[in-house]
This record gives sequence, structure tokens and C-alpha cells, in this order.
Amino acid sequence: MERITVQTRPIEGQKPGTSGLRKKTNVFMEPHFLENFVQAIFTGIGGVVGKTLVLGGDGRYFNDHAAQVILRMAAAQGCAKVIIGQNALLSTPAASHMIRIRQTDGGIIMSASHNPGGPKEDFGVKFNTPNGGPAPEDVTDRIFAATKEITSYDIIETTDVDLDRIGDTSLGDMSVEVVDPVADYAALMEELFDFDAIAKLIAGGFRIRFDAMHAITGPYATAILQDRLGAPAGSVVNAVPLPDFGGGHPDPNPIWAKDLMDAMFADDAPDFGAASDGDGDRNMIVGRGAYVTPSDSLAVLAANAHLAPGYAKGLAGVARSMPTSGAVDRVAAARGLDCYETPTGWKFFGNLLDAGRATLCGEESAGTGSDHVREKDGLWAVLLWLNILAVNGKSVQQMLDDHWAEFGRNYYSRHDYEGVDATAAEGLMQAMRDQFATLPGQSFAGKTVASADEFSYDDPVDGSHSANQGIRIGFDGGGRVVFRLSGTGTVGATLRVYLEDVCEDPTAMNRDPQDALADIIAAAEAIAGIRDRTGREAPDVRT
Ligand code: VG1
Ligand code: CO
Repeated sequence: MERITVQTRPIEGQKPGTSGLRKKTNVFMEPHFLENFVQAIFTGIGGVVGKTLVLGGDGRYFNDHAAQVILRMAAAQGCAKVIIGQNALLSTPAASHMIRIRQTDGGIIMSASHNPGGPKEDFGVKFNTPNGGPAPEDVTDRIFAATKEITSYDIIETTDVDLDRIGDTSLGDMSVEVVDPVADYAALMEELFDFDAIAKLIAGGFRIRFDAMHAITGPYATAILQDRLGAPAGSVVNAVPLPDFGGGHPDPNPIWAKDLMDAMFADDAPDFGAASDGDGDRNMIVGRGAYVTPSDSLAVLAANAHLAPGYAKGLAGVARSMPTSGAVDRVAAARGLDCYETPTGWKFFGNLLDAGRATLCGEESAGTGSDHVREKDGLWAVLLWLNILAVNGKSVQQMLDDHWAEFGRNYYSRHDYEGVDATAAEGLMQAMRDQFATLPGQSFAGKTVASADEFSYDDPVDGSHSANQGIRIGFDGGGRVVFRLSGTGTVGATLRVYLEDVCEDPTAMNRDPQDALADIIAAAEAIAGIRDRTGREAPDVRT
């Protein structure tokens, strides 16, 4: 076992995005690419001497190899201990929990989340801080700065650590603890939720279908939903994590989880369906014949969380990302809760959760979570839904109908244009910025613009400022459209167009969102000129 210093030089394009660094897997596999970024993480956090880190990933192609590299670099640089999931697996929420309960100095998660996996697809690496949450911008800025100054990294040369066997081992002077990836997480879920009530619901014939999309939540969902809560074998489908996720996008939305949608809209549909993403932090909820938009799911959970034991005391406050619909704001207003609006990405919720200002957080992209960890958490959201349904005995559709009747409805949809030319996308955004002063008062497709600006955020806890977080166009009457460029894509640019309109007419609560939003969609096109500027006739994905 020899410790060596490898000479390297900065590699372009290692700037962390919305959630860590994501690139094509073959880029990560180029000489020094992974090592440079890992070294930059170590440098950005002030070195790893004497520290304890958590390590795990979503099992995608290259996960196992990357884990060995990270272990060898940590060992070479004086890290005291790495706690790693068996076979280098850990869902993102389970990694967050592990960082917290073991009070480590943070952790490294190997995942590109909802991006597809495989040699030709995507890989990613991100650092989470000791609170269990994604590194905030000051940390990612330091990491990025280190990628631009790197000249060498230390690593030891040795054979692979056996990650198959649970227990303690070592690498040089560093101890390595291989842990069951599921056990601690499952115990946490059992503390938060009334497992007996959910088990009784299921024993009474309530049928569930959980689609793990060949990604990391398979083992977690099988252990919890089938083994502990008694759902029959086969309730969790696509349960074995595959390095390429079976060739699909592990993105829980009606397009990529179409099988689940078909099953839930069939004649013999189960009562409750759900899916999760590559790294297990997102969720899609579907009832029999009833798709729940993530923004509505957040609002329903906020209104009913007190029915689960872990939240019986009520919520300190709620938070949502800016593009997420205002459905949860209505609940907060009705219940007298503080409501925060943050930029996209879970890292912005961390301070609010740490400060005890928010209990529940959510994003329109199918992420919901609470202060139990510092990441969004797919299976947690599923269990909270099940706990609520077990207590009030309603169907998913009934939950939605009752919710809209009480609070009103925010019709909502997101249209994504993927892999568009980056310069064209930037041009589209800039052209709108140039019109901020003149848009208000003008009408498009019958909608009059009330406001136009770009969202920026001042963190109420630490005062940090984040600019350029999405263009917002508000219309008279409460509708709005938001334009953002994705920070998780790896090819060209992805334009996200978030569309929303408010409805308080009790007779108009059950429309198709695309119809209900037709004017807003037309106004967005008229203002941004998406077709002309991107050459696209229609979005690739509508959620
Ligand atoms: C997307 C989502 C955002 C989410 C992020 C990471 O980011 O819009 O809400 O936090 O992915 O989620 P962007 O920049 O592509 O819009 V995950 O589950 O992919 O880590
Ligand atoms: Co994810």
C-alpha cells in the first residue's frame, strides 16, 4: 500500500450546479476528473484530517469504482473514518440521516438523481455538510475555486476495499465501517409514522403500488412497505437497483413513470401509487385515477401532517421553492403558519430547518421533506400520505377534492424543453430581462402583465444573498409564469417554464390543468417566443 502524489491541473467545467456536479459518466471517467473534484471538495472543507465522513450513492454505473477512489483519497489524506453503505449504496435521505445520527463531518453522495445512468448517461458527486444537507453556496463556491487551482492530489495505491460485507474494516490508517443502508432510515420512519395504523389499512385490503424505477429506493420500499407494513409481495415493482436503471429516466413524473400512471388509471387500479427517483429523494403520488401534482401534495401534507405522530405538535412553518405553486401558501395563511419562498434546490431550505423556522418544505419537482433530515425524502412523503389516509379513511381523489374545496386550487404545470441550444436559451432569458420595464400593463393572450422581475433571495437566517434565481411574470388576477434554466442537466440547456393560475370557483375545480392554463401557456409563448428562439414546437415533458 503506497501513498502517492499525482500531479494534475485544473479541469474546466467543475462548477457544482443545483445539486452537486453532474456530467456524462464518460467525462467523470476521464483521467483525473473525479479525483480533481473530490480533491476540491476536501480542500473546500479545509481538509479531511481526523474527520469522519459518510459515503454512498444511488448504485448507478461507476458508483462502485468512484467509491473506491474516494476511499483511497480520504485514506491518503488523513481521514479518520468513512461510514459507507453496503456495496456503496445509500439513498440521499438515508445518507443525510446517517450524517446526522453519527454526527459526522459531512458526507459525499454519488448520484445524478433523476438523470439517467449508464456508461453513456450521467454521473454526479455532491458534498453534504454536517447538518446532513446539501452544501450551501459558500461551500460550493470554495469547492469550485479549488477546482481552478488544483495542482495535485494524494491517493493510496492498493486493492479494493470489500464493501459487500457489513462490519468494520480499514484502509491504511483509516477505518471503514460498512453499514446496512436501510436499517437506520427504516427506524426513523417508524418513529415518525403510525406503522400500526398503516399496516391495518393495508391488511384491510388497501392496495398500493410503489414503482422504484430500478433505482435506490427498491430496497428501502421493500423493507418498509412489504416487510414491515405487510403490503403483499409485488406491491413494490422495479425494486432491484440497476446500474442503468433499466434504461429509463428514474424521474417520477407522468412521462417517465408512465407504467405507474397506466396502472393507476386502469379499471382494476390499486388505491395508492407512488414512484421515486434515482437517489430516492423525490416522490410522485397517484391515487386511483388521480394524479397529485407535487405542489398540491405539499399543500395537502401541510394541511394534514398533524395526523401523523411525528408531527402531532403541528408545524413551525412551511417553505417552498419559488417556482412551486402557491397552494401551500393558502394552507399557511389559513392556519397562521409562516411561509418561506426560497430559490430552487434543497440547499436553500437547510438554514430554515436548522433554525426551527420551517418543519415542512417542498418543490414542484416532486421533492417534499421535513426537518427529520436535511434532504427531500421520497419514501417519507409516501409514508406521510399513507399515515394520513389511514387516519381519515379517504381516497386520494377525495383528499384533493376536499382540499380544493377548503383552500381553493392553484392549477399548475411545468413545461420542460430539454437539450436546447445553450446560447438560444440564454438569449431567450436575456430578451425577457430587457423587457422588465415595459412588460407591466401589456396584455398577451388576454392576460395583463402585473409584474416582471428576476427572483433573488436573502436568507433570513444567515443573510446570504442569491441572485438570478428565475424570471417571474405575474398577471392580473393572480396567474404567473416562471422561466428558469436547469442547473442539473448535462447536455445543452434545459428551459423550464412553470405555469400557474389560481381558481376559487367551486364549480371549476376539476379541469384538466393544460386546459385551465391555456391562456397562461399562450401568454408565456407570446412573451418569451419559445418556438422561434428554440426551434421547438412543443415541450419534451409536461408535468
Ligand atoms: C431540479 C429541480 C429542483 C431539484 C433539483 C435536484 O433542478 O428542478 O427542484 O432540487 O433538480 O433534485 P434544476 O436546476 O434542474 O431545475 V434531484 O432529486 O435531481 O437531486
Ligand atoms: Co433526486
